[in-house]
Amino acid sequence: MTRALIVIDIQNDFCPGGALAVAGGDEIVPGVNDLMTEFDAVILTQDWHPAGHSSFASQHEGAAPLSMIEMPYGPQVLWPDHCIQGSPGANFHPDLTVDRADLIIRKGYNPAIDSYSAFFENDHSTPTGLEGYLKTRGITDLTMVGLATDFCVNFSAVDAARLGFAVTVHTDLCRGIDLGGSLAAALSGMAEAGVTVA
Ligand code: VGL
Ligand code: ZN
Repeated sequence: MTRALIVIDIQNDFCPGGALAVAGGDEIVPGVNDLMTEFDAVILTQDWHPAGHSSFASQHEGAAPLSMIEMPYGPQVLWPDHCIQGSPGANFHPDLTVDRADLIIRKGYNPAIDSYSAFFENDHSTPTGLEGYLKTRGITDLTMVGLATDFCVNFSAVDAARLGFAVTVHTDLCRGIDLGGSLAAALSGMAEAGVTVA
């Protein structure tokens, strides 16, 4: 059994003061750093959008941030502009231990499709390559922590379970956005998908 810690999107824009701040997002950083020492591999994910990304409300005339629209691949929340490639908001939180990471995987770079999951874009079919990376390294067990519980952590965990990994989400080292009940739905959806929600 080879175990990896997947640290999801602990970036300035998801922390207090950022463009899409998750309440308490910065509080998890010390605990995540400590947890890294217990794993065979540490992988960081980084939300990484080109300016003018189609998931930004600013690109849709008259649309308010956090409203929903129908995209060719399904329903999509429209977000404030965030995690723009090369911007300070896209950087990892300054206290996050990045040196321990074997791999940093970026997602959301396709201008036409958002990507919550670290494994597939929001069309649920375009792979990021992470599955192949993990499987070719013989990694079987994944623990996930980070931001946000109900979006990127949730989609990553459910996809990983479907792909056959043993998945644990450490909810005390995650923080959620909670849009219209999305946090409770994510917790029950992950459990249903066979994710251990600890
Ligand atoms: C995320 C919304 C938009 C996340 C990323 O990391 O959970 N949420 N982009
Ligand atoms: Zn994003």
